[in-house]
Amino acid sequence: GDWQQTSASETKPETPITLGFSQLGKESAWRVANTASVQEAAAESGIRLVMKNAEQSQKKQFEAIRSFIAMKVDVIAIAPVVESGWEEILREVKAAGIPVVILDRSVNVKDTSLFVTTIGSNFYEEGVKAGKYLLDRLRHLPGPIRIAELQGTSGSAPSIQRGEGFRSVVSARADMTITQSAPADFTEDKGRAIMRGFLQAPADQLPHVLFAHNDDMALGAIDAIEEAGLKPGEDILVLSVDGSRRALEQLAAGKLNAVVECNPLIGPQLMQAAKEIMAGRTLPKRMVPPEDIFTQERAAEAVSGRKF
Ligand code: GYE
Repeated sequence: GDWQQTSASETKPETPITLGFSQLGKESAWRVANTASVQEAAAESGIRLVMKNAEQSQKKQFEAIRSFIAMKVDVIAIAPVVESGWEEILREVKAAGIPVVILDRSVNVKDTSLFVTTIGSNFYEEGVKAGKYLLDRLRHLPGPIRIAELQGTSGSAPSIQRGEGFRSVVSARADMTITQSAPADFTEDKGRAIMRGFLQAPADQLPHVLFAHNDDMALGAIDAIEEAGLKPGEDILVLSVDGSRRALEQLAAGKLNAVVECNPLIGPQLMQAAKEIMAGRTLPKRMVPPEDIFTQERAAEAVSGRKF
């Protein structure tokens, strides 16, 4: 892309930039790939990375961020587990004079001077893409159409915004209803368990469609659907978000119907931003990677060369 390397000044030797990164967890294939991308990009660009994993706890993120302040790192990056509750800690970071980059998920703060930039996907648009696929796919099928939804972590930006984007589209059909919806924390195990519960519904209340807010939950749910003696991808259409290798394999095998892309490989953009900030340059307030949707026709081709 357009991310240029900043070249070191010839005359004065550069001290390496220290970047403190509060990663939110390791709940999914997406997250594992995101962590690896950040580590690899830091190593490649000579940035000293101090990373802490918060196990999906905002409290642990606060602890990590306070430790970065105490260490006097040059830049702090945060992948925030939930959207709300960031004002106070971000004010502490600002008071310490350390610039902040919000990575992946967004924060809901009134004072946007509390961070320099946000690097991450448009989650609302991802929900819209899933909804549009569904409307098109079922355009000849008369209702009622029942949709089950596996939400991600409650209060997280991707879960809130994917849900809203999806609803904004499927609401066009009055005979299409989300009849079941519950959070499953973006994990495969919870996706399986919650889907098992959904499938306890009486036969005439079973869902025709599952919209899972990420691949891992969809993969767990596919197990549950098969255990119940139903065919995922046929008896119940399955839609998810991310585009992990395992999900694309299931897409090629016909057990998933569409996977909306969400790109975790944003480590290089983070390192570039850290360098730009330290060089005193101004960055756009929001940077969004381009993303697509995978359908069964393209799945086999997409699996080869998949990085996560
Ligand atoms: O979709 C999911 C992960 O924040 C975009 O978090 C990320 C989401 C991703 O757990 O798999």
